[in-house]
Amino acid sequence: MEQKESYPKSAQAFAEAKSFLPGGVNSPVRAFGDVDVGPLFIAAAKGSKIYDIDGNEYIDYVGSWGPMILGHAHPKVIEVIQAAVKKGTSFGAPTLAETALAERIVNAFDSIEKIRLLSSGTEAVMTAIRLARGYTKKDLIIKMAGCYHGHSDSMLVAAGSGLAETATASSAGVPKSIAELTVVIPYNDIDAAEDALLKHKGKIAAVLVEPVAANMGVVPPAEGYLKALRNLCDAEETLLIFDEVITGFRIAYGGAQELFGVKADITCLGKIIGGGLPLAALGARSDIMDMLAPAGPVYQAGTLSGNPIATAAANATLDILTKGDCYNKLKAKSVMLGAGLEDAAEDAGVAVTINRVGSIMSCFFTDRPVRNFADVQSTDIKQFKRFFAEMLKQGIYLAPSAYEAMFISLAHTKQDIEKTIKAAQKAFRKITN
Ligand code: KE4
Repeated sequence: MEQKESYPKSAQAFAEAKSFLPGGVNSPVRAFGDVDVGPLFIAAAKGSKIYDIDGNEYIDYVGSWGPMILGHAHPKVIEVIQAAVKKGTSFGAPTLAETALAERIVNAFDSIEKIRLLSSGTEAVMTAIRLARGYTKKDLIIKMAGCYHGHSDSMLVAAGSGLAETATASSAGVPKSIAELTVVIPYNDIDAAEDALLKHKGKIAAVLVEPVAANMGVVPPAEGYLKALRNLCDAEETLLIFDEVITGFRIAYGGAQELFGVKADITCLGKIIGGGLPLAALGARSDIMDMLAPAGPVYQAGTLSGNPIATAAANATLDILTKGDCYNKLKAKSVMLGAGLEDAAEDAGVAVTINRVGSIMSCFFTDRPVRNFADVQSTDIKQFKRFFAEMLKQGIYLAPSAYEAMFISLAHTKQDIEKTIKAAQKAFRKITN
């Protein structure tokens, strides 16, 4: 399909949407504020393709920010959703499908004995924090700069002024008193974690981390980093929370914990486990999870938690992921794409660093390694914006931000990847002129 350089219907739709929705969207990154084109309004998606309302087709590497590991509108997932919806959409009562899903997740993570289903990654992390505070009777949380854990108040914070100082709010509406309950330290810096735990000795309820950071672009954990965090938390009787909302069932069926062999105390899951519907979870050992109401004193609730349509999609999605060697297939596609992008950039004389873990990756415009948020901030964001626009013109839909990841799905074909590499060859050459 001939790609147009303008998106008139999306532009008009965006203008209209702004009359009713702040910024015209229901989640900020969709406004394409970090790039100089768009946003696109989407009409439909199928497999590896997504279609905008101007009739353009794209190879989709956003995948709804992670959930669509099977590709869009997978026939089996659609089938189970259609069957489930005929029986009603929400009961507000327990169902067999929730127990079946809980058992699947428990079987996938050695560190998890029980789970609680909820409706978003934000809710999972917010609950994990409350649970850690209830379990340890301590108040402070350590998080890493550049890691994103949803929009609950204590997560919308930036590093404090000095080393291991308590944080400041990074959003309006977050009280200082809340921000000060979080300490922000650099990712991949174990000395900083040790310093923070020492400085606030006896007060840290949990260390919270994306085991593979994917919200500053993809930044893998340094060799031994996760194990060192595990050891520090054990020594300080602090819980280690892995936010596996992106990595869970993505980089391995058992997430980062399977890939790196480090167990979390509490695991947050989302995205893939909902099969594209609103569903997330947190899990831990029984002695931690039994602190949650109604079994224990830490309150948590939700009208749509374990929604029957979402759990139907979830069970189907996870079932498919246990069959047919999915993760080796995903890895092969991702290795081919990563290598192709590297070669294309080199041929065009563009310096890039590609970070990849399993089927998530980022292409940073820099000639240096990217190991933490400061490194990401030193990359050439302007180059990224030009690359993004050139790729979009050629029908390649990348995340509209240098701080997001590329997601490869089982639906991406060899032809899709070859087309993407060809488009990148052109785009890299174009942005150097
Ligand atoms: P949600 O509340 O958006 O379901 O999940 C929050 C969340 C928690 N933890 C991690 C590691 C996450 O990546 C996210 C959400 N990710 C963003 C994009 N990277 C969602 C996209 C959006 O905000 O629109």
